[in-house]
Amino acid sequence: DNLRVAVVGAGAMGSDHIRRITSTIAGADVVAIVDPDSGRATAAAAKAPGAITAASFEEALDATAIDAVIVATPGFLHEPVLVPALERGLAVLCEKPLTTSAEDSLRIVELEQQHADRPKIQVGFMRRFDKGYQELRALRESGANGALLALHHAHRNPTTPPNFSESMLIHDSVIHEIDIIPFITGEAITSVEVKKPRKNSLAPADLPEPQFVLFTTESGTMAIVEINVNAQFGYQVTTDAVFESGVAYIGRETSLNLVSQGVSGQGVTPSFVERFGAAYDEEVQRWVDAARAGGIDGPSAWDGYTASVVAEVAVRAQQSGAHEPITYATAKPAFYETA
Ligand code: ISE
Repeated sequence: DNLRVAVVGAGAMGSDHIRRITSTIAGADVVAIVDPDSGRATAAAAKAPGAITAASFEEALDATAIDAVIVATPGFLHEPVLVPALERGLAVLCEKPLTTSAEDSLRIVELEQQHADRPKIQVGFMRRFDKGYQELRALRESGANGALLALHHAHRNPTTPPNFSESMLIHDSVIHEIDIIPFITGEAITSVEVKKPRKNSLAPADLPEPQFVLFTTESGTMAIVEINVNAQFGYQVTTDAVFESGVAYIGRETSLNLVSQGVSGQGVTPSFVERFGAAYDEEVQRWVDAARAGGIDGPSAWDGYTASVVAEVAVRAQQSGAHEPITYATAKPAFYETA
């Protein structure tokens, strides 16, 4: 039987997942759309024939049979959906971040182990499904160019939505690099430091950015992230990897290059929806297939927890300006070894 999915949060990401499940993904149907804004819920439901709309997740659970939930609300609203989902044994695809504090994420990890005998929550770190990041990781694993010494990441968005705060630079945006750096290097992040160059006058008055966020991993590999989310020109996410005997870069060629009328150039993707479209498709199809078999196929709540630990220290580093060491409260439980 098809997986009966509730989508909680009908904003940009929730709507895109509804469209994806309805038109591209096999094996799942959207049966409920939850959003406190009934206009948004109804507009999203137009794309999902047969789906009910509800103002809260509890209301949707009472109204119809649900096997799985996609959590696409803002990060600070994830926990109130994750808890009832775990209590009912539902499959979960939770958009990043898992939660916005290490303590809350640890509570989710503990609750998941109480309620299930295998991981139920997959976290929406879609970059792991992007071909470029997979190739970069494979190159590092092969050792063909020696050890990986350093990573340069550029994370550029055209503009920020209203009320985007300084800590959201970390919890909402840099959280992707916080997940992908261990994915590429195979190592945990052990420290973080933040530097703030001259402010972009086109960014909101209370948002000091761009910022440089410098991470170090266990072996001493360094990763610098330029977070720059009012860059105006479009959406661009790139990584350059410096190996002992070569460099590799990904993310620059996102379309064909046209040479015409004296100019050579490519288009720039307008947002993450297009830049990571193929990665999202792969992520959601694999999650649906795994959820129908009772499990997950991608980053787990444990990965969500470790990212929350790093994010919390990075937010502290934004304010202290100091080099901040990172420690994790517990080692990875055996429960997550299969994930
Ligand atoms: C957004 O929430 C995302 O997840 C995007 O991937 C990221 O580039 C953007 O900065 C975030 O606000």
